[in-house]
Amino acid sequence: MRKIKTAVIGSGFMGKVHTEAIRRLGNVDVVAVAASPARDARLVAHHFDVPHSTGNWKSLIEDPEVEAVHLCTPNALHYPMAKAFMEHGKHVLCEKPLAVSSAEAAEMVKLAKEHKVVNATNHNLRYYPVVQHVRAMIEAGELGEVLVVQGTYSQDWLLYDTDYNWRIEARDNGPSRVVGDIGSHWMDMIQHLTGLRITAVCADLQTFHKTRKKPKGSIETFAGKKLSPEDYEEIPVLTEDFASVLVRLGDRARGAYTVSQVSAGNKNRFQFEIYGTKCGVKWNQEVPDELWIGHRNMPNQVIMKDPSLLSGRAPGYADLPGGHSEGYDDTHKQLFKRFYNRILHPHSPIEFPTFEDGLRGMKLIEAVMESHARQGWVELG
Ligand code: NAI
Ligand code: SOE
Repeated sequence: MRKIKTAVIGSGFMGKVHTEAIRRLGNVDVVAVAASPARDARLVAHHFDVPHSTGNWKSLIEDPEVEAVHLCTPNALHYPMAKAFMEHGKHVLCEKPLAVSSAEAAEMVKLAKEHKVVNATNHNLRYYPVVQHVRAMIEAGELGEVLVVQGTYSQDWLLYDTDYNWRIEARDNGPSRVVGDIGSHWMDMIQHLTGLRITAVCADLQTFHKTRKKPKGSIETFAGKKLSPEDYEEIPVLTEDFASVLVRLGDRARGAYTVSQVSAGNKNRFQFEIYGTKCGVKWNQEVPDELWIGHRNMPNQVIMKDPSLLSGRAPGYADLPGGHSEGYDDTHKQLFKRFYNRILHPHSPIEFPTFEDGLRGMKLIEAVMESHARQGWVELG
């Protein structure tokens, strides 16, 4: 079996999750980790027994050994990094949101085509087995016509003005925070599951903390709670803490979602509800193996992940038998497996979100921002 050699750029939350998930594939070797400062790359490389680490990601651009790269850095670095690697023929798996603007994302789509590289946007949440069961149910017509979509992506890790992360600052994050960071997952998911496009949005955003206390040292995602207040400086905040968004989907479906990083008690509650003419489904990432199915004329059901009972292609997204949880880590493994399969077998189907999906996501994020600014509906082309 040919082994693909890959590099991971970024050694924070995602850098570590990606490195570990890649190692579980079996046919891909992580040969280098790049991060800034170099010490962070060294620590992760040491922990995962990766042979090479560097503080300068550019040193990997021309490395003939590296066939593919995973971009796990703040959003503003996705575009320059992806561009440089694609221009040197490397396949790129990039974290979401794909870029900080649709113009950058469009350029990434163009470069990927020009250089004929495999490209993916890491909307990993699609890959929970039960989520794929929902997709199969919808494809098989079990919900009937989709009428209503509802949901939320609610977190609490940026509730206090002493909570800080690079996502707060537009320079590193891009202009939209909650919509770009977690609304991007929700909008991708709802379109992936229903097969319908969001055609218009009407949004209301709020930044509750107009200033925040920024720690003087650097910190990793979700790690703010470990710091003490003496080490902060006050900075203005231009990115949103909360958004509520009305959506029109396909020809006549309607819906709404909220996204929040200030909702106490919600750690990572990504929830969708989809209601059709025959039945409805409800799923919450915090309880990923369970699916609620709602009926009008018979008792509602709660089913549990069991590959032998899942429909359509969904069993192919589960590697463990029923009753053995498959969670967040596994979603990355499932997506990466399909990305590398496409590299090994260039004519195999594309079973992962590409840069095109990432571009669509960026256009939606911008439409949400525009809608809030204009206080009205914005239609998508
Ligand atoms: P993080 O803050 O934990 O890590 C960021 C990493 O980027 C750090 O290791 C840092 O060393 C590296 N970095 C910064 N500047 C660099 C440079 N010039 N050269 C090389 N490395 C540099 O951030 P986190 O949470 O890992 O987020 C990274 C990306 O992953 C973001 O785009 C985010 O939206 C996405 N993400 C996706 C998730 C998902 O579920 N798909 C979950 C969390 C984040
Ligand atoms: C932080 O809000 C974060 O890590 C996001 O960046 C991820 O995309 C999300 O899946 C979990 O929360």
